[in-house]
Amino acid sequence: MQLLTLFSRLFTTTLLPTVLMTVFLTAHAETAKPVQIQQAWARATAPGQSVGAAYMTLTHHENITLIAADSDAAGTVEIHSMEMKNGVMKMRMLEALPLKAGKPVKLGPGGLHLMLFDLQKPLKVGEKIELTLCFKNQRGEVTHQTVTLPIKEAAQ
Ligand SMILES: [Cu+2]
Repeated sequence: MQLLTLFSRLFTTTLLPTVLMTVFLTAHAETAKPVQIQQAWARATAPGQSVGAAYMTLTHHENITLIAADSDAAGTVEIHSMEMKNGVMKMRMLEALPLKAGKPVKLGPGGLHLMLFDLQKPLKVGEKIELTLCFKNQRGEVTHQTVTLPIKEAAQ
């Protein structure tokens, strides 16, 4: 009886945590780390304006590529770059946006952005929209991440 108690105590104090730890580590190893998405926001739009823009900073621990974005708030979402050419701001659609391992890529006003076409309704300050980002890693694996973006004034 006493031996059984000892055994059961041993099991609870040493073996069980070990088993749990193994399960945790195994599950952890199989789940790919998500891309870090920081400072995500969408720009408020004026009534009648059907196009909007979304911004964020993306960081990942290994090379990965943003290949698409989608939102219920918009008909289509495109990845755009913006640059000055002969004194004129020009927007260009990108097929993909590569992220270098450990290097943050900032999407912000006047630069890279996600362009939201055919907005279902104007983007109002204080409200939120959801975006789903589609990434492809170096092994060709495609993952989706959904991010909630607060809607803010352009000045931010
Ligand atoms: Cu654009």
